[in-house]
Amino acid sequence: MYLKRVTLHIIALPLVRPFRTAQGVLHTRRLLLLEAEVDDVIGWGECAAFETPFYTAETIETARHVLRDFLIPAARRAPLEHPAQVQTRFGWVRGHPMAKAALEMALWDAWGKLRGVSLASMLGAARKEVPVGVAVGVQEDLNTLLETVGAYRARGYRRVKLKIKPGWDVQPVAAVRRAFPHLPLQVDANAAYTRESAEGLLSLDEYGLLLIEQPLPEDDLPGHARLQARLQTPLCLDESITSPAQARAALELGACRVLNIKPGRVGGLSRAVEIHDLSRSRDVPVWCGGMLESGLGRAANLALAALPGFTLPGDISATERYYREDITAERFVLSADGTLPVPAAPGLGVHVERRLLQRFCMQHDMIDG
Ligand code: NPG
Repeated sequence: MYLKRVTLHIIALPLVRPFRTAQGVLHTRRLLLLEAEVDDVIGWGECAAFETPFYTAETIETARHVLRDFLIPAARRAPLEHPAQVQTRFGWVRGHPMAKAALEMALWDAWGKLRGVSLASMLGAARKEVPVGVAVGVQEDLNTLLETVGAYRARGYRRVKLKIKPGWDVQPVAAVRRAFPHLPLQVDANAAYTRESAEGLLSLDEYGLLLIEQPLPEDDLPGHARLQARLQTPLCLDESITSPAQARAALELGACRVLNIKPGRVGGLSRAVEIHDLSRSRDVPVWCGGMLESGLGRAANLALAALPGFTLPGDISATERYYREDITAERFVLSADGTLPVPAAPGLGVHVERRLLQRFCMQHDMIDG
């Protein structure tokens, strides 16, 4: 297949409710989308980066620059035999996993459309639906937290992930556990603790959590290993895992017992599958993280999460959790038993509606030189 040209779109999708992180509040999810003309089909890719580097170093602007000036020209140099082959063309570009993942995703979509095969089948996944969970941000008070958790539980979500930070950790976990004794529950600190402040997390062992996610800064694998040695609850790493090599290092060091896989953070779907395979060979459970994706990224995550090693529910919520309107014709609706369907149509299995793309588009650039 040959990548003829790419149009980069920046869209702004209004969020159903504000998304709060330790660094601020988002009312709109801006996303960089790639529309790739490959042979005679269009492949779509979505870049996970945000406008600001609060989660990882990349931003929409850094991804646009690296795609336009380096990655797209490298991919267009000669025909490709397979979407994952583009990684060898990217090999000389240091970092920028989200930019790389976005272009690889567009090539998977095109490849699937050219061959009439779904992304899930191409990745080797057989499940038709996957159990999913939901992430709940830091709330104003414990009552609001209990109401919010109760509402998601009633909708059918299979597990709940609570965001924690110093000053909002043991108390909310204890309150939720008391109100929902059997709820599959996990917590995520987004690297908000230091080695000293993380001492308090040892008392979370008594609440039967599935896991504690990324308490320490992303570059502190030894700190995570020391903490894991003293915790019964499995630690899970997210921000720290930026490649298959980093996943291997974390497992070898004993820095975690579970991995969160986000295709954007690890440099693409092919890399995500490598981490899945590595984890599976060591009996390490994995689950799929979420980045407030549009219908495109959500479709890709569902295909990935259909692989057999994804034994824990992912942060792949129904579309309505984040967006009243999306850019894909298909919306993902939660079943009563807490699953989402894995798209079965060729490629990503979803269609971008031009009308909606235009409505939410802020900017677009065509790259063919
Ligand atoms: O469901 O798409 C989703 C988002 C889930 O809260 C969610 N993700 O730490 O994984 C995370 C968190 C997040 C994503 C935080 C992006 C900051 C940026």
